[in-house]
Amino acid sequence: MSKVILDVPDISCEHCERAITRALRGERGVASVRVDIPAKKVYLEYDPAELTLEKVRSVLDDEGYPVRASQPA
Ligand SMILES: [Cu+2]
Repeated sequence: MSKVILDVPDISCEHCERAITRALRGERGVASVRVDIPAKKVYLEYDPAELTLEKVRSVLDDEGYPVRASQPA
């Protein structure tokens, strides 16, 4: 399982949290999602055999939340 922290500057409220959580949980290979609204970060745990970081970025882009940076957690 891989863990990553995503820097998502457009997170601003609980609506964002719900939209991001729903979008990511719909992806195969996602184990857990936690959104920190004040920090504008997403803590994601996923199976790299089923999901790539590129795909995660693409899903969040489509949802309207581009990822500015990511780092291993
Ligand atoms: Cu919001």
